[in-house]
Order: sequence, then structure tokens, then C-alpha cells
Amino acid sequence: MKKEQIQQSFEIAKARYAEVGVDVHRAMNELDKLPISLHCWQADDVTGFENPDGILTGGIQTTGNYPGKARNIAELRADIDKAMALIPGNHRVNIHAFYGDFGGHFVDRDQIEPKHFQSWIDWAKEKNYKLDFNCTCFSHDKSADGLTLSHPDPEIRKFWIEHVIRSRKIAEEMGRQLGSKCMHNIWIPDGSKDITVNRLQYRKNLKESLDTIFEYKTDDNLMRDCIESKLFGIGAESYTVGSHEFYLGYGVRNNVLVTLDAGHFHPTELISDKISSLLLYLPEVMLHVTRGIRWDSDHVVILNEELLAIAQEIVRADAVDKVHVGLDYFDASINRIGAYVVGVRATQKALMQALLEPLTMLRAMEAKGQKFERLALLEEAKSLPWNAVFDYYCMQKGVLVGQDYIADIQKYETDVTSKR
Ligand code: RNT
Ligand code: ZN
Repeated sequence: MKKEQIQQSFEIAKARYAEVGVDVHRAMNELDKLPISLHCWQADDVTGFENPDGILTGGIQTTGNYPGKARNIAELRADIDKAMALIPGNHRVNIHAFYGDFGGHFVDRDQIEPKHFQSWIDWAKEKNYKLDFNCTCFSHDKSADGLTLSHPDPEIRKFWIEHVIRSRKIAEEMGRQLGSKCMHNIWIPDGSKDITVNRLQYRKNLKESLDTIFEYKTDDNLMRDCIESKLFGIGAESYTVGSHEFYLGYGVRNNVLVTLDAGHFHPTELISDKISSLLLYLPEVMLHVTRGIRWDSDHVVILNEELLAIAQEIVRADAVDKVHVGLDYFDASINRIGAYVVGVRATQKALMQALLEPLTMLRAMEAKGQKFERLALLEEAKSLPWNAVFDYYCMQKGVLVGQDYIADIQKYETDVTSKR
């Protein structure tokens, strides 16, 4: 796209937004404060580097065999760098524990240490990324029967407790070295395919395991733990130990943050409406932005109604500095770098639109009971020229504008990923 055109459209948009009391420059500055955490697991279909033949388990699945997946750390980092170059602003990378730099040796989950992630930290420093972290309680022999922290066998629970404590220490070290609080997410696959008559017992086990895990105290400025619920997994359709109620209760009582994954609720139940409630009881919220389709909770994020509603809730709740936006999807059937860029740009477009909402005017209408006027302005706001502001934002940040990134990803495919 031509620079002058982008500039001209921006000037028109700026005037148009001024009419409804919105300062486009302020909106762009706010967008800078909303880094997106890019999940490292999109580039290699959630395989990790612990075991090159590792099989993904835990009730999550990648489908597709598009060529060019990252086969090692160097390729994965190169792919993330490529995606980052097509995304405006400075962002974060979300690492899973089984992506450690294990130097060709097998290091079991209860043995991982910060040193196994030092090369990630060094790379992040060099590229000016910040890091988030996740313990990995799946794709392992000791989770083969679908249970980890809630397992009836205390020895198995002990193993996973150790893993999670070590993961928390790694997150703390990432936060320390990078000078930015690292969000550590705990998601476990625990559940059962068919009816269990021991719902309570597994939950008691999980509660106890978490209590032991959180006995190790970390510095809130360096890392924060988040616990992520789920409705069901593949092969765990009847019961999930870590349900929403379970973690909500645990989180509120113990001041542990809650992760809301957009794909982990009933199809018509939306996480956008949960943000404002959570923020009344916990200081921050972690999001896993994704797109659920039927049984799959992890399609590539696109600019749809719920994504916009999530963004609006972040802004309307004045929570730009309280909501951590992470992505969580995996599609192995399309160009994987393209999947990253589509998802991040969609998320940023939603945030941009939300930041450009004529909120002061809308709230004044609501205060006066002007319901028709509020509805009408909300409708008008949908087609205000937010995209001209987003294009300009991309240009200012030196990244390709609009659809131009498609050809760039195709070139990377020709030059790099298709040769793998
Ligand atoms: C699984 C959870 C979890 C994982 C990642 C890989 O349903 O959403 O967040 O997707 O940890
Ligand atoms: Zn998730």
C-alpha cells in the first residue's frame, strides 16, 4: 500500500473520530501497552524438544500435516522472529517447559532448571521480547492415564508437584533477567473419559497438590501463577478435575490468578463477560485467546464478535494493565507463521477498535437513559474507520500494512520452511 494513501486515510479517520470525542493518538499509545504473548507451540504443532518423536497427549490435538514445521529450537526461533517482524509493537513469547534447550540429553520434567531456558532468555534479550512460561503436564509417561496433580498415586503427584515448582522457579528467573513479570500458566489435562464416582477425591488431590506447589513463595513482581480451567478434553469428556468453579474458588481464596481460555467453556458461554467479575476479586487476569469450533478449542484466532467483545471488556473495565493477553491455538493444516500473524493481527485489530470506541459519549448516553442513542452509536462505531488507524499504526511501527504480509510469508515459505 502507498504511504500517502495510508497517511491520507489516517487524517480522515482522525477527524472522524474527533467528532465522537476520540483521540486516535491516545488509542495508539494505549495499544503499545498491550503486548500479546505469542505461544511458541504453534510453530511445531505442540511437539516440544524434549523428545523428537514426542506424541501430543492430554486431550489436545493438532490436525493437519502442512509442510515446514519447526524441527528444532533454531527453526522455531527463526519462525517466531519472522512472525514478530510482521506484527506491530513489542511482544512476548510464551514458552512451554518441554521446549527447553536440553542439549540433546533427556532431562525429565522433575529435573528442569533455569539453565535449560537460558538460551531462550538470551534470545529474548537480544530481540527485545519478554517471556511467559508454562509447566508441561502432558505428553509424558507419567500422565499416560490422563491424571497428573490429581492422581491417586502420591508418587505420581509428587513428580508433577516437583515439575510445577521447578517451572515456577524458571518463570521467576525469566522475570528477573528480562525485567518483566513472567506469567506462569498451570494447565493440567486431568479428567476422565467416562463417568467417575470419585469427583470429589480427584479435586481434593488437586487442591492439596496446589497447596504444596504454592508453599514455595515467589516474588509477585517477577512472576505470577495462573490456573487454567477447562470444560472437557478429547478422551476426557465426562469429567475435568480442574473445572472453572474449582479454579475460581482456589484462585480467589489463595490469590492465584485465573486464566480464561476462550475455547474452554460451553459454546455459547463467553469469556468476555467474565473479565469484569474476575477483576473484582483478583488483581489481574490471564487470557488464552483462541477460537473454539465444535469439539476443537484451538482454531486460529480471527476478528470475530467474541474477540471484539473481549477487547472491549479490557478497555471498558479500564484494565489495559491488568489483563494479560496470550494466544493459544494450533493449526497444522496451514502455513504456521501465517497462522501466528493472522491471530496476532486480528487480536490487535480488535484491541484497536476497542480503544477507539466513543466510550465517553456512550457512557453519557447511558447515564441519561438514552438507550436508543447508545445502541445507534454502538452500531455506528462498528463502521468508523478504525482500520485506517490500524494501517497507520503498522506503518509507524515499520511493519507491512494490510494484506501485503501475505506475499512476505509466501516468500519465507519458498526460501525457508518449504526446504525443511
Ligand atoms: C489446553 C490448554 C492449554 C494448552 C497449552 C499448550 O486445552 O488450553 O493452555 O493449550 O498449554
Ligand atoms: Zn489454553
